[in-house]
Amino acid sequence: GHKMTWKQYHRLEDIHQFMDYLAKTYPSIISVNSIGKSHEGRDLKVLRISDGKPTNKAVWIDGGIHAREWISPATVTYFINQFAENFDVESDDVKNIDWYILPVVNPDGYEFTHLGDRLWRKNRKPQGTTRVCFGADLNRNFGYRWGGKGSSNNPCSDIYRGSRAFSEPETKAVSDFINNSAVNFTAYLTYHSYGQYILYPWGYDSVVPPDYQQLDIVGKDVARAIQQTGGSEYSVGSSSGLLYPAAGGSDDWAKAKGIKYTYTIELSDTGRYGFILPVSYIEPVARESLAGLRVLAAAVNKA
Ligand code: 0X9
Ligand code: ZN
Repeated sequence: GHKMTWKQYHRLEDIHQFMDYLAKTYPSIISVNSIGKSHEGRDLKVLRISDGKPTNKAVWIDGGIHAREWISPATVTYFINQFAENFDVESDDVKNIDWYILPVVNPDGYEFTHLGDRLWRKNRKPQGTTRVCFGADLNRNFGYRWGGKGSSNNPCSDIYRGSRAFSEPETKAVSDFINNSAVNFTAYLTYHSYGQYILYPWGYDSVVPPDYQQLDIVGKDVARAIQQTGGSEYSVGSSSGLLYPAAGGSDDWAKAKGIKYTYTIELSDTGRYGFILPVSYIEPVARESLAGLRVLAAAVNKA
């Protein structure tokens, strides 16, 4: 059994049991595989939803890169639940995609925020020669323009980039999986909080990719669907332009690999509660985010 709801934030074990339960219950469309282990030895579990058509596109979704951003795994598991329970009545845009979903990229950090420090951001690997400080910012550890602006070489910093690109087992596992699987991803969506932004590359500096106008149009279509569904207003733009330059993000790495529709989505709210978003927000945030995801699925199928 499992005891998943969207009326509370769940521990990692609950999320993993929920994923395993879905794979058992819907074996013809769902499988769960660990793509590696965190520093402390927790599984990095990816759930795949697919009807197996060879013509399907593929979309990667992850959450929980930053430990304290609890609305991210909650929203991503809501997507999983909706697609699993209603796959037969889903739109062709959803059914024509192989979905690969990793709800918690940073399980050690996530558990630490439940047990010790609610506002922890990084993973939990001891860093530097002295190992007195813990954690690299996994969203500064990816291998495209690693080490640039908006990242720190100080192991005690909250934006510590790690000792080299992919020095952390969590980022290494994600990149190895995406590089080595035969899957050809058309979209890479990474869910964070907070601020209500739909961000496209580049993050490393104030420049945009050649196809940024398409990314902007699709991003605005997604934002409109979110607003029409739940009322939240999302701003759309490049992450360096709208937020700040920050190198080593997973989005830049995915875009540099050629994954067309690459976005970082900063979920609710805009700062009233910030990372400590009350549980009553989970369902509305997840529901409107799913409306946005359906619009993204339509764009992927046209790509
Ligand atoms: O700074 C980040 O990693 C993200 N914001 S957060 O508040 N969730 O930490 C934004 C990342 C945007 N993408 C890149 N800078 N590459
Ligand atoms: Zn984040």
